[in-house]
Amino acid sequence: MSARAYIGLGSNLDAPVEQLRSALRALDQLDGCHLVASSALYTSDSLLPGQPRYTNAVAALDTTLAPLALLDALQAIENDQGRVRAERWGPRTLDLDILLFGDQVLDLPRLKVPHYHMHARPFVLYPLAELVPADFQLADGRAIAHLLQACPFVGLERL
Ligand code: A4P
Ligand code: MG
Repeated sequence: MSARAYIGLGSNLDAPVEQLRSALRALDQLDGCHLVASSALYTSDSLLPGQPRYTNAVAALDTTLAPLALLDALQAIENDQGRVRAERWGPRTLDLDILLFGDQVLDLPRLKVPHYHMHARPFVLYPLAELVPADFQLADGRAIAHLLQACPFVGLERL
């Protein structure tokens, strides 16, 4: 059985636009996965001061992988693209987060879905909104339209 997952992509090191393009190709090439669509790219300041600006996007991915197998595959792509986990929230060549996984709500030690901060992050919500219908609801029942209303399009630049 296939599930539609939404993946948040972010990069603020080593040519972020190229990092995201390369990650989108890698997502499409994963066993059991098919890249359905990807949003425009957006840039915004880092949530942490003193770090380079981020480039972000969201991808819609159909997958037959189980959620933890998909997380393993995403972390392998991050590692392939030179991600070094020196400090939590540190600058990174590539961050791949599972925002949504079908209609599942998961609270596992390694995996929380919907992703914990997505409701408050314009660089996640606006690209996601490009890929879903206007009446889309997250698996926990929150409506994307309400989340967008509460999260103004501030500080985002669409490339
Ligand atoms: N994990 C739990 N749930 C998930 C999920 N749904 N998807 C666990 C992916 N991973 C999940 O993640 C740490 C652990 O979270 C993983 O081992 C996994 O088991 P990580 O990617 O290794 O570490 P991180 O990215 O430093 O932490 P985190 O909390 O994911 O950071 P964020 O929230 O991604 O914040 N500013 C802008 N403008 N754009 C950005 O993208 N990103 C960050 C990093 C800060 N500021 C930013 C941006
Ligand atoms: Mg992450």
